[in-house]
Parts: sequence; C-alpha cells; structure tokens
Amino acid sequence: MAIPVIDFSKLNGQDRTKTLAQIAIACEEWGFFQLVNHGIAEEVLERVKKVSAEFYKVEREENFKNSELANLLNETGDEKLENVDWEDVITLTDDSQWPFKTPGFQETMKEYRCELKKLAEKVMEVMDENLGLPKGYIKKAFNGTGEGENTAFFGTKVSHYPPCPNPEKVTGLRAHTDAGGVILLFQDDEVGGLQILKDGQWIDVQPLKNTIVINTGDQIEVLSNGRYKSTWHRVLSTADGNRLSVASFYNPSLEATIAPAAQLVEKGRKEGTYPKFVFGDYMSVYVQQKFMPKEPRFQAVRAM
Ligand SMILES: O=C(O)CCC(=O)C(=O)O
Ligand SMILES: [Fe+2]
Repeated sequence: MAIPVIDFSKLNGQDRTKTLAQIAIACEEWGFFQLVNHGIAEEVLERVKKVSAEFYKVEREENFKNSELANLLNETGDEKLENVDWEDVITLTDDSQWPFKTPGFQETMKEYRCELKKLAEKVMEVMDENLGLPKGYIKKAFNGTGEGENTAFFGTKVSHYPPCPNPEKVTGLRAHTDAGGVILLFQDDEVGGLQILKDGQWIDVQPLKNTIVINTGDQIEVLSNGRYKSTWHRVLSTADGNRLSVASFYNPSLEATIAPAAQLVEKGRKEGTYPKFVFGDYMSVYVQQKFMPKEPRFQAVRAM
C-alpha cells in the first residue's frame, strides 16, 4: 500500500476532472498525497537540498552531536526515550532570524518559499472546488481580515534526522496530526522514515525524487466539517543516513475564526458538527497536546 501519487499538471488539460477526483479521494481517504509535475523547478529543488545539507554541516551538526539528547541516548540503558524527538529543527518565517553562515541559504530558501506558497494556494483552490466551496474560500478563511498581523501564516521548517546510534530507543518525530491548514513537504530523495497511520497500520511515505508531499491539518478537518480528516504521522529514526525534510505550513492567522463551512453543515444538525473557535486558542491547546489525540483539542476549544 502506498500513498497516492498525483500528476498536478493534468489539472490543466483534458484530464482535469479525473485529476480533481484523484485529489478528492486522496483528501478523503488518505489525508496525504504526493504531487509530481507540481511546477516547482527541479533546479530550485536541487539547490534547496544542497544549501540545506551544507547548512546542517556548517551550522548544526556539531551542536546536535553534543546535544543533551545525544548524550542522553548514550548514557541511558535500553529503555525508550518517551518525550523527545531525534530531530534538528529550524523554522523560517517572514519575520524570523534566518541562518546566515551558509552561502546561498537565504536566497534559495526565500525563492523556494515564494514558489511553495503559490503552490499551497493552488492546492487550496482545488480543495475549494472539490468541497463545493467558492474559489478562494479556504485562503480567505485562513487570512482573517487580511490586515496587519491578521493574515495567514506561512512557515517553513527545515529538519534533519541525523543518523541515530540506537533507533529503537527514540523516534525521529513522535506521532501527531498537524495543527494547521495545508502542509507541503519536500522530503529526502533516499532516506525514508515518514509514516502515516492508515486503517490502523503504519505505512511508509515512499521517498520519490523531487515530489512534494501534501497533507491536511486539523483546521482543514474543521473547515470541511470532517470530510478531510487530518492524518496521524510520525518519523522513525534510522541508524544511517541523515534525512532532510523541508515542511511548509500554510496556517490560519492566529486571529482568524475557524468554523465548518456552512455549505458542509446539514441544516439544524448539531451532533457531529465541528466547533467554531479562534485559531490562536486552538494553538494554545495544541502546544500542550500535540502528541495526543485531536478530539479533546476540539472539545477544549468548543467549550471556550
Ligand atoms: O519530517 C517529516 O517528514 C514530517 C515532519 C512533520 O510531520 C511535522 O513537522 O509536522
Ligand atoms: Fe507533521
């Protein structure tokens, strides 16, 4: 079993209807799919891999090897380390401090983020169409008033999962569903480790060179009133290979009000309808409960 692989360029031709249907099924049944022919130039993707690898070597590796976590793994016996992730992370946003020691890193990542944001908005438009919502609905919902701070958040998390001397003892990233909207992941060509939970089984998200993996977060689940469920996923650590993953998150503004789209709620039906809340309130709950089931999070914001 493998997650769906979809040719995004076919949306523009005679296969449009078929491609829309493939994406609809992927959203409804998987919550994860891989895009080929997504329009991001290979040349840019190659550069992202190059500068990210250099960035890790130049600015991160030494620290990771000497980190508390690395020491902890060496010092403890056979017991599993429960509340940690074998992952090196930095997050790039429009406002954050970016690494500056690696030549070309800032320029390349800026260009990449700009392309990815456009792709995210195209993917959201496909979801609008498949859900029977007006074009631009999801983008508008995530952008709040669109003024000042009240615009959608676009963040890019550059992660490395370094070789782990004892992969049975620690996961790369513990199982979770993503809090936000649409996530676009550029993962390592060769080193695997990402898995999703499907029908009670963990299955690999197979590395496929220069594809972009799309998945939907908790806010798409709410907005679609449960049609598109966020999917549990995790990253296993591996003994050899340093896995790169660059995950970009298109999330609502913290001030945006998120609710199921009226078109997707049966009239007068309360039972089974998702809550309405301010995204910032959801995030306050999420940071405490990221690695736990999502239902109590929905209940907590419903009660606010
Ligand atoms: O590194 C990956 O492949 C997945 C990362 C992820 O799930 C996350 O950052 O939420
Ligand atoms: Fe995730």
